[in-house]
Amino acid sequence: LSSKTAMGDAPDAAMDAVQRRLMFEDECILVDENDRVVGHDNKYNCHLMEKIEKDNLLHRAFSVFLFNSKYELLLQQRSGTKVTFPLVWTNTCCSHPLYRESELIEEEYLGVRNAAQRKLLDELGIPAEDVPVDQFTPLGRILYKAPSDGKWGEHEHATLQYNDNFGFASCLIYRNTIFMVEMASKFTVDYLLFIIRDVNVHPNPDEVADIKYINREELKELLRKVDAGEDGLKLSPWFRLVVDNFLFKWWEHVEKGTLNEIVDMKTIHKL
Ligand code: DMA
Ligand code: MN
Repeated sequence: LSSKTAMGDAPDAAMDAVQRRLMFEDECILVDENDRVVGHDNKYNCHLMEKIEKDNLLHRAFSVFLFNSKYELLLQQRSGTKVTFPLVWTNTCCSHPLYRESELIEEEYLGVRNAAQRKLLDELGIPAEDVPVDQFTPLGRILYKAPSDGKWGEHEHATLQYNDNFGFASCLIYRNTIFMVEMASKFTVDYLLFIIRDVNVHPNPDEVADIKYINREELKELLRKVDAGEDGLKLSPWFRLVVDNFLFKWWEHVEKGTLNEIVDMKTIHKL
């Protein structure tokens, strides 16, 4: 099935109700390659490959990396009902700042911080007071490139798949990581937010299947298992990119308390 066929007339028919509401009600912020706001559209449209190609849409996203006072990183496994990347292991929390006043504030990246606080509560039940917005350190931004150029060019013959459970899916599987070709994870400007706090966690089963704190050695072991295809473990592509490009080096700064030294909010890293 082509993705077009898979979309059909009722693209959302088989989608989980909670996720369907988010897909159509969440209004994402559209940005250009320099992360300047150019408009807005709902999450569903933002994630359609057709739209992305035609209108060259990018939208703003964020990825939170939360460490406890032992400097262990909190990972989540996405719930099986997520439309995008169900059941993959990933960083603490990801989503999109919405096109609303409180999440559009550019000053000190307050809009993105507010969105992160909102989703840490929504996905993981972490109370807002456990994650004060001024405690997030925005370390940098990454822009995901289209799969058909550069690094991913050799994987052009992506497997197009249709999945009845989730209504639609078209994905490329590479090194046991699912790259959802159709999805905008490769077309986002993603803010990487680090925070070191001991927090209360009560995962929301609509969003999260499982959680665990891991240290650096355990992450290396997890990567080994993922690459070996053990236990059916899969990682999200954006988490893998951050791991492969930045995370181990940045983790040392988490431990030394020197995150401020590596903040770079000028560059948008094209990965
Ligand atoms: C999307 O996160 C953001 C990135 C950086 C991949 P998500 O799919 O978890 O979005 P949401 O939480 O809004 O469903
Ligand atoms: Mn999310």
